Amino acid sequence: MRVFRGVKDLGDLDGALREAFEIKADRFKYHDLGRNKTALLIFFNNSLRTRLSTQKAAMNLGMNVIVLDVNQGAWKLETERGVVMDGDKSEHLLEAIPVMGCYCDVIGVRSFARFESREDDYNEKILNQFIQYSGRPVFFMESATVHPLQSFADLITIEEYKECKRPKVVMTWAPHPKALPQAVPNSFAEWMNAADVDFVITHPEGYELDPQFVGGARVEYDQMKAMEGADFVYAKNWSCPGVTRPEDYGKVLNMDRSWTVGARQMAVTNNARFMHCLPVRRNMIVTDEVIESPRSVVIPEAANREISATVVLKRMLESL
Ligand code: AN0
Ligand code: CP
Repeated sequence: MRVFRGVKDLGDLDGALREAFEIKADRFKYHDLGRNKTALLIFFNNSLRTRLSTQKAAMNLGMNVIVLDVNQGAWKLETERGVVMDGDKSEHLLEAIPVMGCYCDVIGVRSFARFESREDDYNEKILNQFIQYSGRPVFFMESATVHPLQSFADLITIEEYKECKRPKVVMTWAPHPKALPQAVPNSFAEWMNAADVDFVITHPEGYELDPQFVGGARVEYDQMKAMEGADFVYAKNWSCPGVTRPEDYGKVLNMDRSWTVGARQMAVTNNARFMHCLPVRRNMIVTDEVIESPRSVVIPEAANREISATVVLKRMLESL
């Protein structure tokens, strides 16, 4: 695997899930695969889980790991071509990327949506340059539009906790005070559409996700109706995707706390498991009561990030 950005990159999804459970049962099984290989993890944005779980995954495979927080200690990077660099940026991404590629065998990159241009974000302007110029396999650690390591971990979690063959999975928008990217809901939708689940998306009007990710999923604007009989409730905030009104791209249009997932919503589900990728703002996205309840699986979900990353790095090592 030379690029990991979406569910299709894994090929047969059942096979990938089997591999995930094999690794979960013995996470050091492929420890010799990464000997003298180096993973470079580049962060343009903050992270707790991705940073730790991906390092742990690389260590499971016997790899060496280098982590770089671009905004702490590296030179300030220019990303636009053709700019006269007489400002505060000392280096261009077009040199920085191939240089980074010199010191590693695989590269993971976190670079969130910037919300300056919908076109640049949805064209994955930054990640595509890493693919083009690093000379290394590249895996996405949350790009402008996708967060595949998260969605793979989410799918592993659903497989582990489902109590029927084809569970009902409801992804609900929830309020948040700051503009957040659409990467997590985009990927979650993409992965759920590929999995054997009954998938429903619910959000206020104006928050329609990009059709390339929604695919054939059912969209229900009435949150309570969507929740009925759910086996899994996946909460997430996202800012306006700008599908119906491009001028609203990246804006916070709604802070309606009646969408906060609480006992009222959970009461109409099929005793659903509660999921969130974390970090989560309590009593904005979800009440203390729901996230602390025995039906909350947010911690095992985070734990599965190590497993999804181990599978992905293993596949990349096998392609070197
Ligand atoms: C990020 C987001 O919503 O995309 C990362 C989630 C994994 N969240 C925040 O920035 C709070
Ligand atoms: N879920 C997730 O990716 O968390 P971090 O932003 O802490 O890495």
